[in-house]
Amino acid sequence: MLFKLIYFFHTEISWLNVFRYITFRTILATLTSLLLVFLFGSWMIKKLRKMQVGEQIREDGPPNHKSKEGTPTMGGCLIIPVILVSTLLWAEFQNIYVMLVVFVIICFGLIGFLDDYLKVGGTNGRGLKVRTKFILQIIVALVVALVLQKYPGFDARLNVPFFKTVSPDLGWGYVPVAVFIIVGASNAVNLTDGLDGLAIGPIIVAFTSYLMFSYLAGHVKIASYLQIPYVAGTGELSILCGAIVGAGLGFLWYNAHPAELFMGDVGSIPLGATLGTVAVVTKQEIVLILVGGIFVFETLSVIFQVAYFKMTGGQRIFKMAPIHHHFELKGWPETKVTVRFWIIAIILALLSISTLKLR
Ligand code: 57M
Repeated sequence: MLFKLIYFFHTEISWLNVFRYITFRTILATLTSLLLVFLFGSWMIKKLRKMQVGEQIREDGPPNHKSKEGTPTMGGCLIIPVILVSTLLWAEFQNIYVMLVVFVIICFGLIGFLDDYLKVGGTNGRGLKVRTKFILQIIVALVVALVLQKYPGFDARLNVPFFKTVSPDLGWGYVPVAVFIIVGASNAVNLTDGLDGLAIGPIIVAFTSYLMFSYLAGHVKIASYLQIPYVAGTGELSILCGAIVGAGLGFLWYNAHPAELFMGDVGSIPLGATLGTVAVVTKQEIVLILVGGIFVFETLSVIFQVAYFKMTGGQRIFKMAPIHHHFELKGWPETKVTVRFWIIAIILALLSISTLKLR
């Protein structure tokens, strides 16, 4: 909204014209978020320590995690408001896609907050019941999918990377697919958030990719040149993605090993859901498997481990799932696991960007 106020004076001061451009406002949103996290980061950590919002480490986890006991958690209480403020300042708030994504951030943020609150400060110490959390996530995702489905001109075709002629029209079937993507991405990021910097690194990489995809999908000429679906208005989502990248970089400053702050469910659950929603809105749903490959890999490791564990009555494929624990227990230092996962995330993001040309 701030940009509108500034832009208002562009007839008197011509260089203010620059505020019209999405690219310029994306840079401003990224820097605003980064600056806000830096400004409030240390204050937040002190505040959380004072309020005794510290992590309780599970007894059955890898032994090196014991030293993390008491690390302030719920860093999402800083990340999420920063993203919202930054978006509010630099993006077009009346834009339907911005509104929908902001709705997702707020609702999933509240679910994560409740979960953390019950774990850390509440009475049961275990957070929301898995079923309750899941149902709440599905309800919010369903609202988003239904609004999209009803939105005039919404395209229910699924865009298949590498095969430009294949784009099946799912009709109403698009609704469950969208719900699956949003809820799946939310939980996948949550599962990945188990080592210092492990979730936020690939989040930064993934949102940088979607920053590009949103811009390209919202530009009629580029979208037609690249033969990707044109979705009028998604350009504004680049600003929101920029705000997330900036907040993510700022958070990584504190979350880098040895972490001074964890994001908590109040961070991981909305960030994952936002990633899924941006993928759905920009019509780059399937490519999310590649962009968010690390999150998919972590989730699959849990699915296979649990299935195998149940089938065999207690045997395991990995030393421990999610798979980052497997590598830790094999003796890899925590930072080695994290940095190697980041490298894979960057390679996958580059591959996903290459799908734009290879169609
Ligand atoms: C949350 N949370 C971290 C922190 C973070 C089905 C099952 C696989 C579920 C899974 C699970 O509960 N996953 C979701 C993972 C926790 O981090 C907190 O949670 C927030 C994210 N939601 O922000 O607040 C711990 O992770 C470590 N951490 C860091 N640095 C960070 O920046 O070191 C987190 C952020 C923190 C800290 O130690 O306490 C977590 O891992 O709990 N369950 C599991 O992941 C458990 N796996 C398991 O039981 N595997 C079984 C199979 C059969 C299901 C097996 O393989 O045998 C493991 N998690 C832990 N201990 N802690 C194993 C045991």
